[in-house]
Amino acid sequence: GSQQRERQSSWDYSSLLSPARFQGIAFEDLPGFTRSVYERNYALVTPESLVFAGNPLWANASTAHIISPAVGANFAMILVTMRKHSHGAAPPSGHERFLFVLDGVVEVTAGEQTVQLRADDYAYLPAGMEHSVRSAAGAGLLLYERRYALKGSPRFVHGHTQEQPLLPTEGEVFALRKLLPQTSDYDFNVHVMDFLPGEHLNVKEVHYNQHGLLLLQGKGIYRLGSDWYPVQAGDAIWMAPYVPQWYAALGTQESRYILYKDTTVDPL
Ligand code: UGY
Ligand code: MN
Repeated sequence: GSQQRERQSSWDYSSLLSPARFQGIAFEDLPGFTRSVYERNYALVTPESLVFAGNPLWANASTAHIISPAVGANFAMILVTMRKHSHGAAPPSGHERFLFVLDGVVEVTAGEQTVQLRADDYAYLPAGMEHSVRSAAGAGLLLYERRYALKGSPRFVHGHTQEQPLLPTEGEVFALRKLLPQTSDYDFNVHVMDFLPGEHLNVKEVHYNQHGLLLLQGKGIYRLGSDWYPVQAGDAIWMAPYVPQWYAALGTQESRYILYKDTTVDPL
């Protein structure tokens, strides 16, 4: 009784409604709070919702499937946390793999070739190509995988994002790089898009192609369907065919995102 009253008398409500109280609060730390949403034709998955698990293809590593055919997508988007002395094997034959390094260093061996990749570097491994991915000190990877849907001859591709040429973007302002060759051998491409603060998509896109997006840097507002979401680096987005989509970069830093886009094949 008296103890409780004593404690009550020391309560101080004076700053409760002060805006300063919210400075530095990570809303993600509020119990039960997440910015993640899952809708019929899009999802926003934010870091506080990621669930990693062991994966038989990846030793000393854990993976999180952010997007998969379970939601109706024609691809999987996977985050891999490789710990020390970690290695990964090729996916089942018939599945192609695109790998983007988020941090750390990995060695990819495909056939006779071994390449060392670090943050911002990528590799594409055609379906059926045996390979291994190794990291001595640990690394973070983003993977896009899908069942190869064409009859072309895609090849082993690797490179540095920053060295890829900027491509023309008619009617748009963002800087665009494509990481895979633009030939009919590939059934998807991976775009890296940069926006200065204040820049936004001009086209309020609605299209057949599907997307898996990871915001690598910056923050802004993503429109998905008829909703607008504040987003920041680390957020991932699934966009199903035809979902209205639009982005505006805000803040003081450039925005950069990486995006899976299936290249148009006759849907009939
Ligand atoms: O190419 C694209 O479809 C790309 N501009 N979409 C997007 O950024 N949401
Ligand atoms: Mn698009």
